[in-house]
Amino acid sequence: MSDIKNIKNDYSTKLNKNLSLEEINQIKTELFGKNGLISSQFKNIGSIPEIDRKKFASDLNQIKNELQNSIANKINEIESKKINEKLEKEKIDVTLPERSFVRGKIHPVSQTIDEISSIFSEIGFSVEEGPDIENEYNNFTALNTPDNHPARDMHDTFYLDENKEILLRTHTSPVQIRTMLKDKPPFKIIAPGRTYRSDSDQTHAPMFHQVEGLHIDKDINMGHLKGCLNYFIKEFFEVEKIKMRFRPSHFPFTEPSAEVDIGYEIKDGKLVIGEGDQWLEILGCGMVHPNVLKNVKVDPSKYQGYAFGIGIDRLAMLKYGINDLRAFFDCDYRWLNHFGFDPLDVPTNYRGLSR
Ligand code: 2U9
Repeated sequence: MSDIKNIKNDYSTKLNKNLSLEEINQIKTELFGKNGLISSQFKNIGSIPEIDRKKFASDLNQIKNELQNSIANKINEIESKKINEKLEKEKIDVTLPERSFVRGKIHPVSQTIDEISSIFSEIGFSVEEGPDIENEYNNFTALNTPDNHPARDMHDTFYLDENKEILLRTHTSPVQIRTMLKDKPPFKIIAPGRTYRSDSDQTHAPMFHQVEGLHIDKDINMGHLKGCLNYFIKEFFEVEKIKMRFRPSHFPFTEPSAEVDIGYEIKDGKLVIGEGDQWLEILGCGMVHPNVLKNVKVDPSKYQGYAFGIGIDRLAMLKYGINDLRAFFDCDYRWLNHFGFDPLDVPTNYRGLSR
């Protein structure tokens, strides 16, 4: 009996010292190895007189458990210490500058949106944004497109509920509706952003980008619309002169409505925008329908204005010589690296848009 108490006292003292992992493993073998001190005591149980055997076995088990716990705690202690030392050594200051890094690129669509915003901001337009998920009223009804209007089918809408009340906006026009409902005229805004239609082929994607403009004030007429669009096209394509024609069209939210074509020619296999005897359809526009103004509590006898809508992806393709729309949304790093823009080269009208 005193044997096992001595073993326990000796080894408890040893285990209280500062030990390495190797020293602890050595102790573990000395105690619990095949011929270890505790293991041997277990083998002895049979030779203990019967009267003392039960107590001996119980004491031995208790001592075994205590020593095993002390060893486990000691190992734990050493391992935590090791991890903490490692963490302390490997601390990273994330505020330090990178030693070498690869800078990402700005997607041509983002670049084009920045260019468009910069051009319109020069003549007093501010940028408004709104949610991609819209209600039926803001997307259609407020825009003079009531139930059963054929334009609703033309838009190939993605509805999000059975009652066709919630949808993915089919144009950015609901942004102008929201702005006019919350503020008072005059309004001079552009609304760039994502739009959705259930349509997909080489020239259509189910998600695409639009920018729409709206200018409402007293005595605004189609002359202002022509001047504004002429300025925009020249600035965007970075040309001195631009040939433009307005063709009559129809949209429920504008009256009169027009589609705008610009002149171009192919020179040495390259598309040259501005002159030439070919026409390229570029945008739709018109004078805002009086019903739309009434819907947003603007008095059409006092205020009028123009609106226009432009497909951003097509503009980007024309300007940057990209010929497949689907490449825009493939997320191919090699493509982005080739067509993308330097993140620090933000477009401004003073420094130039795309240099
Ligand atoms: C309000 C009132 C009127 C926006 C307009 C167009 C004409 C148009 C297309 C161009 C290419 C969409 O991306 S596209 O397919 N858009 O032709 N958009 S007038 O008229 C508005 C907008 C908001 C309150």
